[in-house]
Amino acid sequence: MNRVWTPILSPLIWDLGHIANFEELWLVQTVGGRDPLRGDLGRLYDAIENPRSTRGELPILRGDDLRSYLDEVRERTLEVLDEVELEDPDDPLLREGFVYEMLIAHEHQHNETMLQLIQMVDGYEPIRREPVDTYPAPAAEPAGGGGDMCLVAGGEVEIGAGPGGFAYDNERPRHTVRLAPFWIDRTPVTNAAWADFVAATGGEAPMYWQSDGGDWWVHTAMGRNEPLDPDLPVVHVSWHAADAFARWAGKRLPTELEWEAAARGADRDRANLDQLAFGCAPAGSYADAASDWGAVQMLGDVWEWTASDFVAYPGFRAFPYPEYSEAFFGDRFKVLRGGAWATRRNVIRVSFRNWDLPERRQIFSGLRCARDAD
Ligand code: AVJ
Ligand code: FE
Repeated sequence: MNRVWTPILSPLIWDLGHIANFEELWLVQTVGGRDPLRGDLGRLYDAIENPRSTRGELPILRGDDLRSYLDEVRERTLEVLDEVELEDPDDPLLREGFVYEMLIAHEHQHNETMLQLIQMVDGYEPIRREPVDTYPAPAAEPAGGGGDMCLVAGGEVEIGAGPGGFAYDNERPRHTVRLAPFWIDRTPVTNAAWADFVAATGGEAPMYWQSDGGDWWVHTAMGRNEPLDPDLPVVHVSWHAADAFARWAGKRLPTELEWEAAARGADRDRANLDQLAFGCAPAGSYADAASDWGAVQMLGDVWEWTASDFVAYPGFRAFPYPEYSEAFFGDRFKVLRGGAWATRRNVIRVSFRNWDLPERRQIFSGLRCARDAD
């Protein structure tokens, strides 16, 4: 909990305190009008003031101190929820329960970040799960990874989240773009295809792949050592390597606008999400829940790198705070779409935009390729 495992992720103890402090800031202080429970504590949990590499050194709450803070915040939260008008149509923070949706999404996004770290811990023993009835099992017959592609017609396409319902500021406003017709891979790129790429070009192996001493690979995350399954989507690749793979395949990464157009009609209730399977489903699964254009697994399994920089949509307005999205706009970060098996279900939508640095691989990142239609 307290150990710094890598400068690119927080110690788990920071994430826990930060989740509670974020709830205190927005719900207890902002909505409930209460004073901060622990004076200046919020400064230590401010993600912008404290980059991930510095969080292990901060005098943050630990052990029983942290546990009682978590309890106190939750107690105050329940008090505030008892007294406030849950939805005030005139207050953008409360309209349609925006702030509550944001807090749940925020906690759930940190669940995924924490799992990125837990994966790195050698000897960590994942809990054994009993099969759950409600788990949307992969389609009985995966329709095959194959190399086949789906044609997306292009033309005028609506991009982004509409005015109703919860979405982050960076998904708004909804706007129309013109796209040329294009092809997109029907499934995410597989381990088998990536192994061919590495063998042919000396390209970068994903994080958590180790040579088996012969001509195949062992998958090593979370203290496990298992032969790599060739039929699963490849995961933990950098943007640079994904881009190189696409070129090697004679294709390219889709732009995020193309990705969103291709994903229209995908269903997050028929997707491998929520940390339930603790790994990917074979490429071609959920063939019964393809997008309108026939692409499968657009949601769930692996985040998919796109060719696009994380920039504002035309008419963007920061809400409710500029440090969620605006502080990251520019040409430093690349956009990922679609969510992974480690993504909580309510977090993901076809319009959801994730971003990270192009060299990063600790995220659950894979890809599918695109090609111009001629
Ligand atoms: C959207 C995953 C890039 O972790 O930096 C969590 C999510 N923002 N707390 C991040 C987030 C504020 C964000 N990503
Ligand atoms: Fe956060």
